[in-house]
Amino acid sequence: MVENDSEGAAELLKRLFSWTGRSYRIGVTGPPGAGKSTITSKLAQFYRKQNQSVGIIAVDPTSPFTGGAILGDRIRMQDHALDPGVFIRSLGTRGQLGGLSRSTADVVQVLDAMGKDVILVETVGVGQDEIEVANLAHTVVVVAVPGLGDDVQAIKAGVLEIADVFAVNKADREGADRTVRDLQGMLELRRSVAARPPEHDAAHRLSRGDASLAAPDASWEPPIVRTVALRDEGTAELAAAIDAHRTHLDAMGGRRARDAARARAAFVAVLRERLVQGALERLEAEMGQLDAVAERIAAREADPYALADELAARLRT
Ligand SMILES: Nc1nc2c(ncn2[C@@H]2O[C@H](COP(=O)(O)OP(=O)(O)OP(=O)(O)O)[C@@H](O)[C@H]2O)c(=O)[nH]1
Ligand SMILES: [Mg+2]
Repeated sequence: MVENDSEGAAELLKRLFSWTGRSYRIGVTGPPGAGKSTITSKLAQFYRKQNQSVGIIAVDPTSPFTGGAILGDRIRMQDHALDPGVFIRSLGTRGQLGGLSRSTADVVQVLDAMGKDVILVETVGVGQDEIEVANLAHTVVVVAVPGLGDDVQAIKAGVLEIADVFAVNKADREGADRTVRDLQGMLELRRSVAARPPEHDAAHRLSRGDASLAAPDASWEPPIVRTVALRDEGTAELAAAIDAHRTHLDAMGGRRARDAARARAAFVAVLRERLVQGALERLEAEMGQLDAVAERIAAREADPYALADELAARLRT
């Protein structure tokens, strides 16, 4: 129900809310095919051995719900199919109002309320959606792979900012050393600019309705861990790096800060959805069907800015 945002889902989420806030949320992101699902699966196994319950959410922004990549995820995740301590869900994105991050955040809430100790959220790519989803996490693992420098380029595009831990996966392949060095170089660069004031401060982000976290935490140096997920090599080291970040966050009060950043984003998203819904209902009741209004705007018979102002004014009365 929550996934499809069907009738009654909002009521459910309201009732679940007081049961949430106990899970540790780990985001696993990186380019397509980097081994995110394999790593997620191995981490899940690792946590299960420690008797922790695990929730896994795999977000696929490109394929439809029954698409190939998700099917692939399902197959790799079959290791856990018979383990009642693991709950797995694949989410497609179906462009509902509120978008990818809204529905994913809601499903994370449900797993949290279920009492999962650890929730792993796998997202592909480097777009804004993925960054928002990664913001659901307390610790973000960015998966890089050796090969074309393009991978590191892609990571540069923005994911670097959100990485708390790097996994250089497929370390069995040629070029892993080079990838590690490239990442180290980028981190050094980041350190040297960290002293400068952040370009997008919190107020600026908020004014744009931007859901992003605050600037990267300058007191944390993201470790780089080599993994061969396919052979379960480096899993314990990766889990240790995640745990070190968790300890760091808790010592800094950072977990609360991330929760607050996420809460702000979630609240603004829900608010926006509700307000837009209300406004559209009002529009259709008093000004005409949305399509007809759009026609008039397209024909330059109506001015969208004036209309929106007018509608907003009516909502306030
Ligand atoms: N050689 C090698 N192959 C790996 C390793 N880890 C994963 N693979 C393989 O890489 C391919 C992609 O792995 P996935 O775990 O599906 O990668 P992903 O990042 O989840 O892929 P998408 O979700 O489709 O973006 C699979 O064929 C894996 O078997 C590794 O450490 N070494
Ligand atoms: Mg995957």
